[in-house]
Amino acid sequence: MLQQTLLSGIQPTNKLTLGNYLGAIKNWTKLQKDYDCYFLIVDLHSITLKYDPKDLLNNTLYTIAAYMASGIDPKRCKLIVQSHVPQHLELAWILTCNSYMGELKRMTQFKDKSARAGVSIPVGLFTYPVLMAADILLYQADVIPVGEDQRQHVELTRDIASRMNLFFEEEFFVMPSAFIPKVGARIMDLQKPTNKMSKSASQEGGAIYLTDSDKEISNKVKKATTDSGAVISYEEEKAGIKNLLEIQAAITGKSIEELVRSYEGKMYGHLKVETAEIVVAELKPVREKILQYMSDPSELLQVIKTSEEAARNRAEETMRKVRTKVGFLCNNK
Ligand code: AQP
Repeated sequence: MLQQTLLSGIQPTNKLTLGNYLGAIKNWTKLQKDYDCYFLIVDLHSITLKYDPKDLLNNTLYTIAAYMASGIDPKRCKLIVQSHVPQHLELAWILTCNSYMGELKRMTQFKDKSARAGVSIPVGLFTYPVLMAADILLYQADVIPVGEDQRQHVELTRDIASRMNLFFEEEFFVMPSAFIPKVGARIMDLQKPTNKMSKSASQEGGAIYLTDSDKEISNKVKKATTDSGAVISYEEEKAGIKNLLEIQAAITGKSIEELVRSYEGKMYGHLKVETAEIVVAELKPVREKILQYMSDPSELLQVIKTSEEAARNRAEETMRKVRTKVGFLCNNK
């Protein structure tokens, strides 16, 4: 049977967090055996808000290093820097002309990020979900493993794909489906556990970064905001405790029920100490490998060069057909 295509990506807006790792990368490593995988470093997305070009360069390398250090196998999967495949932008423009202001205005991430951007909201922030749709449709991806926050963007991609298929009078674009992990889909900020942990918007101590030292991780977990109660249970009202249980479950594979039972009669302090130990043990090897790759990025550059050649061929195959379908004059001789 033909392998299905799986695609996902992360913006190199900062060092990656435990949220990115548990909500995205850790699942990719499990799925990579069963799919034809495309993992993007979506640098074009990461310039939608103010940024420093030197940081972007460094974070791009860091993100490739993080993928590899977490166990993504470049022999099985394609690792692609989005801006290296210009077909993403070409398809994005065609899709932009077939998207509506109303549907983009409904995107929760746009509402959140534009509120933070102040009065001058970059247009790219508004059209970002269309570029994401192009990322997915360009490779005719079937499965999109993402955290909960990206579900709405995959839904929009499906709407755009249906509209294009109607226009083309053919089921041309594959209909992608979001794959949301059962646990770890929304890791919360340790300081403000009603907000998601975010690599560029978390407050001091709120995010655990993949290259934090053991001590930094322990301190952050031990200082995590909880509540004034004493019983360890999994409830919306106990957002901080719920988050620590989710983190443990996503790393150990234990069920929430099993974890709650194991903490019967124990105090919040126990939960914090053990969560810290579990996160430290999980991230230590990842951190060491990231730092090793970053000390000599030549291997990272070689890996993406090979991957991108294959990706460009697949992208061009889609675009050749799309150009003809939209009526552009093509001279393929
Ligand atoms: N807190 C989270 N819990 C679970 N999954 C998460 N993801 C992000 N935060 C969490 C998942 O990580 C992938 C990459 O996300 P992205 O870089 O494209 O952008 P994002 O969703 O906006 O993530 P951040 O960390 O919050 O980035 P910034 O701060 O730059 O906006 C996605 O699969 C996402 O679901």
